[in-house]
Amino acid sequence: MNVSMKNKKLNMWIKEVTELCQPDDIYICNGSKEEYALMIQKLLKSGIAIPLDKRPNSFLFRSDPSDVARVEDRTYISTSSKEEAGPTNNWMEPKELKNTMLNLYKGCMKGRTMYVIPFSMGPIGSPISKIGVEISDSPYVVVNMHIMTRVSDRVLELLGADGDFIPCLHSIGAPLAAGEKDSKWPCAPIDKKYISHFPEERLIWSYGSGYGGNALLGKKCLALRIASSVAKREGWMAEHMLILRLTNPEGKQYHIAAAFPSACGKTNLAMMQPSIAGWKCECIGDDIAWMKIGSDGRLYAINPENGFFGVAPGTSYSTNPMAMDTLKENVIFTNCALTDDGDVWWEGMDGDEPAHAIDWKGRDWTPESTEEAAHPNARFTAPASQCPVICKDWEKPEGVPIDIFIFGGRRSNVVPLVYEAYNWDHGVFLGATAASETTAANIGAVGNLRRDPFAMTPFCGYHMGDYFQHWLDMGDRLGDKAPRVFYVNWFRKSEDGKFLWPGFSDNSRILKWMCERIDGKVGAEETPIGLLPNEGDIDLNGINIPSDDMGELLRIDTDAWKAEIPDIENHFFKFGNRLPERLRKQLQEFKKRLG
Ligand code: SAT
Ligand code: MN
Repeated sequence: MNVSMKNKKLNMWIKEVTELCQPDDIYICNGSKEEYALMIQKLLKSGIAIPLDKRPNSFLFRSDPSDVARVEDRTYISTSSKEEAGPTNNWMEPKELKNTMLNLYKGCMKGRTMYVIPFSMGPIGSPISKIGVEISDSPYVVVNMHIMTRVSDRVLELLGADGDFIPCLHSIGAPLAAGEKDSKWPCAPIDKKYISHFPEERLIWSYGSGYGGNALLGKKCLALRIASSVAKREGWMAEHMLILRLTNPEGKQYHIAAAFPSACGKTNLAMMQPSIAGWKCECIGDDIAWMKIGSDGRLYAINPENGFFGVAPGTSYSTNPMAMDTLKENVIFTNCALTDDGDVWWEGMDGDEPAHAIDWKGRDWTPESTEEAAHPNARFTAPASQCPVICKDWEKPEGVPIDIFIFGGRRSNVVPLVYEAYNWDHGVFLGATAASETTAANIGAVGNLRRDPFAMTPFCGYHMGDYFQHWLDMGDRLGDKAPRVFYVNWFRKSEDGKFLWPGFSDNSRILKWMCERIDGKVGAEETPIGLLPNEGDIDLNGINIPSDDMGELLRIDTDAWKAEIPDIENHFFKFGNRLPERLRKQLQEFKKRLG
């Protein structure tokens, strides 16, 4: 056994899990390159990994069609009372949930190796970082964790004999009988899948799924659901936000954190290259921000992750060239199509469609096929360090000071391209009422409007009403050093269904307006919904947007906004007496302004 395996809690836990899950073997991970290669060898041998001739050290995986996204219906926040989990979370009494899951875990790793994966969210040893250990029976999870988190034996050294960590137990839920042939993507049926969180004891139990956030437990489970609940108690923030640094032509830096629901373009914005002269954009993170108030009273953010788990379809040199350049080597692809010359392909990639490919289900595909070649939630897992515009300060332990918060979502109508909150409380109101049309990142219907406060609905580990209060409390502590708050919608469509705004690199024009607001260089128009750009203040140099389209992009239809009020009221009603009085007041004032 590994010499650094001296942590008492870890050793006891390994022993318990071994007795419960009954694996054939135990392997303690050290995070080395050799280990990564060993896991890949194993995955190649069993035919699960497909090597890609066109991309060095890159592999394609195909999941089971029943296991392609997060399963929110099967995700639980198990606090001692239902009230603590709140109306946005599934809840089950901890004892009952544990009993159910203990029965499932019994013997669930038979015929398999149990991997013990020590990892750090955030730079190893940083005061903001948190240590987790994932136990999993999936070598696919091991290689993905290598990229997405900092897996290392240094984490075990840091833990020492008595250090604390967040235990993350994962099983795909598919034991193998002696001599039984393994399937390509073993997992359990949907009604046996459980993604469970016990925030009071900082514990994660996941069973039955091998995909994404259901299985890579450092990401949504630890860095958002558990961390949000710890952050509330400790007075910091764990948010579903990208982080970027924007530098203006004079060299002034602005740091922006933006919250959009899954698959709404966080990765694209995080790596965006401005289309306006002299402005520079660097990526710090594309999905999660942990933020603490620094000694100067400002809010500092770190990206706790080590890689990108991005949506592949729609990613191209025109939508996100920096992501494309990140994906040249050392990448894991899941549920993309395979071309005849040994490359991956997905809908929306540059160039012509391949004349023939193998689709994500492993079947022949041609442009005549009626189904997509790549699954709409197909993903790439790539090291953040490979991004050509990764910020040199992305691993700075103290983080970067946030100037601007952006909320938004996917709305084909009603919501204008950009507006600014009147003040912090109004900004919290905008975050709390954010809405978006649903995407393929979650199992369920696509395109329905759902209120997704702060893009945290699936990720807040406690009562959402208390979470709103936490935002208000943080604002009180930050005072005039609080970031300014904006709301954006890149997705507004014309009546004939075309996107009105080009998006992507042209979104820099909107970020520029925000920076100029901060510097007091531009004014804004007071409207019922917030502060809108004055005509001519958005830099449209070098692009051709008909002024009618610009008018439509910034148009406020008071009647359409009034029609949203009942939905906002129903949404707020769910939080009962935990809805902060200050948000009730915001709604009253909003109604008054709408007249
Ligand atoms: O599967 S994940 O939850 O990690 C990706 C996402 O939905 O953002
Ligand atoms: Mn996300």
